[in-house]
Amino acid sequence: MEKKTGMLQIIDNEGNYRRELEPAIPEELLLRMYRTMATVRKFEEISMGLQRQGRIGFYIGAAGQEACSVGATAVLKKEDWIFPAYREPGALLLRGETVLQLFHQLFGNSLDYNRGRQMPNHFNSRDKNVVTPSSPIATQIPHAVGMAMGAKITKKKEIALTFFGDGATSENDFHSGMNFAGVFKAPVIFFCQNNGYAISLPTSRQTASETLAQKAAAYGIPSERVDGNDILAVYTAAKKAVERARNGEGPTMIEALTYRLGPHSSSDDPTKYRENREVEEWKKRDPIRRMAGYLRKKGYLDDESDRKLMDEIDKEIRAAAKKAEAVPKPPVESIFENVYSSMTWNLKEQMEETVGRYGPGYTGR
Ligand SMILES: Cc1ncc(C[n+]2csc(CCOP(=O)(O)OP(=O)(O)O)c2C)c(N)n1
Repeated sequence: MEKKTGMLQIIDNEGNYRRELEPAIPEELLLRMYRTMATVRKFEEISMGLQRQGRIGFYIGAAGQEACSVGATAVLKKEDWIFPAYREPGALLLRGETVLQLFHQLFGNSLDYNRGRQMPNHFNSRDKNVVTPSSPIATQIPHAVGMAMGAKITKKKEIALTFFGDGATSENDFHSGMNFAGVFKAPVIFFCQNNGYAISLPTSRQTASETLAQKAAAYGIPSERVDGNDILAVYTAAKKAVERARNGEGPTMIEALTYRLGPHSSSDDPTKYRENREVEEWKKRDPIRRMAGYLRKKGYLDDESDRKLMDEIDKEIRAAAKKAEAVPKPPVESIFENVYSSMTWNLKEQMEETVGRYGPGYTGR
């Protein structure tokens, strides 16, 4: 793992904070950010359990990285666009998406916005301006740049923020997106969650650059490195980047140093490529515990309110999972829909053949 030097940090592991750097965030928003982070963590625990029981097919976790998506999203306005990868359910939840809707996606049922056509964990919401992640790594980067350029050309005040991992910085899409955004001063924020690994590949094998942030300099883009497990540091860097974008000063890259506490996905066994010692070290820097420490020092949280909150979150998630599992899958006919505004003759023919074989409304159960 890379040395954690030269990065903005405001809260330490115990929740002590540097007053001179503390951003002014209202208590209500801080508590909502904390609740969202805790919800993401619990949602993952329960979803991994569902996957192990064969009730959902797959899961990709965000445990340890929650401060990144929640801290950065907290700075945006609701009309701004988010182009996530797959570890950002926190962005959606902070924007008001329900846990139930996330479960509809995981179960791929008929209430899922994508009607079961995406991989589990590729959460999106048209309503919340969060675009569906694309599975190929880094493809969301030029999408975000395109959206930002569109907003600039049409003189809208919207900006775009895209999340991606350290591995994504080796993809062409990262470089073409950064280059274009640098030249045309697109109002976009490139948020790299450097969690030290691309599945099993450590960052030291990903790049020979000392930092990922320094790649931005080649494109004339300013960048900042932050402690990605420190929500105040993430918020502060994102705020500066958002102000630049909003003032027409162009893009910013943020490199947030963080760590994935769990496996890459439910299909991965991280003991094959990393030492347990390393995981234990990072557990001491847990972003949720650190934020809880900060909130306690501010007088916004105590043992009782924390316990009550965790209990509420647990109940909400368990109830939502049960509800989503009971929702029928999309009928077989639905696979032919939403491709063209009106169905073409050959699709109609295929649909009739399929319905003839399985019967109308067949859901595979
Ligand atoms: C173009 C492409 N190559 C390979 C893969 C397989 N793959 C899925 S996730 C992943 C690792 C990505 O690592 P990183 O960008 O660091 O993000 P992280 O998973 O650590 O959040 C890879 C190689 C893919 N989805 N797309």
